[in-house]
Amino acid sequence: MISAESVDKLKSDALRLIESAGDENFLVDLRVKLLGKKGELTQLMKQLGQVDAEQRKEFGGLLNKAKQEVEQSLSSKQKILSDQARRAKLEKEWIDVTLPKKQPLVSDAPGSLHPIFQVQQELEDIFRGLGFTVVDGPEVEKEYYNFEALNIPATHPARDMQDTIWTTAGDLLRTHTSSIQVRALENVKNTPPLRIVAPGKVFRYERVDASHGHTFYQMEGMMIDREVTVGHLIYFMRTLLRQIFGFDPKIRLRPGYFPFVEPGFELDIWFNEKWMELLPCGLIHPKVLEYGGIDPDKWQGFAFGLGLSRLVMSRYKINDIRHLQSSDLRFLRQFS
Ligand code: FA5
Repeated sequence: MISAESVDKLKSDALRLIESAGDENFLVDLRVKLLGKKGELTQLMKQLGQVDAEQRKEFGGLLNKAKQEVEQSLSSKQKILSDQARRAKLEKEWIDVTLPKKQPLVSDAPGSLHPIFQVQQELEDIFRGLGFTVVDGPEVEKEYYNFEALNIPATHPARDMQDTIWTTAGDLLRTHTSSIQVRALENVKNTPPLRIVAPGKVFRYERVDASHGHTFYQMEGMMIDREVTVGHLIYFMRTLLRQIFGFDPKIRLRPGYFPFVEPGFELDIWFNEKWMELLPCGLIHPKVLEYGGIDPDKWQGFAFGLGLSRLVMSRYKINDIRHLQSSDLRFLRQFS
């Protein structure tokens, strides 16, 4: 039943709770618990009707005072808590606009294709325009396709010129894109007449210098038809160089030996005041055609092995092939 003590106890309990409130939600709940329809203070108010007039006046006064104090305390605590929350939020989201901009780890400039791929794509377009198909082959290659099928048996001295990394399973990192020749001929979709180019990465045990990398790019080319002559070969090579350079660069053709062509040639380009080997080629050896399941009495062909990395060097006048593998952004940005 209502009494001066019960009003006093309710008020002091309420004020203590309000004081201890740590967040605004708690305060909202507390307001309902005390002053809501079924709130504790409201319940006491309702009990006023059951006491006599004298007490009603006294308790009524006490209750009103208690209610006022509780409301006041709720409001001021609510203001304190909302100020605190705002300050915390500001602190968390505060940005020091005077700090220097964060530098990205690499660069936020838009990226671009590596110069080798830019030239590779141009070459692919040129050759597509000449009726060639672009094909691909594995970088980890069978010894058979890299040597044997190219008329380079295990005992052939030509093997010594192209050592590479071998896997424990007896495969190797291909030393040239010529490994694609017999692979392409074996492919049943490639029945002659056919024209293919195959760009890709190759690997060699090499004394690295300004024009020799251990990892570099080549592009193989092959054409097979009823009658293919050295004249055709020279025509396609001149066309490719003229289109890449925009003029006829200074070149020379001389005899060259590769077991998989007969006759074979070296095509050199004049670069940095001397000749640089660029584009060896020749008419495909009958034995290679046989390995590919093609009758050499009915079909002839030419093949070339373009030094793609060196072509990029001579086109852009890059003095050292090692720049191309360096990942140096100062170098690469010149081609974006
Ligand atoms: C070959 O790789 C033959 N497969 C090319 C070939 C294909 C001949 C078809 C006949 C018919 P060679 O080892 O010379 O040949 O390499 C071909 C070209 O690759 C060279 O002329 C040169 O431009 C480039 N090259 C060779 N070795 C390196 C190297 N270490 N670094 C950069 N480019 C190289």
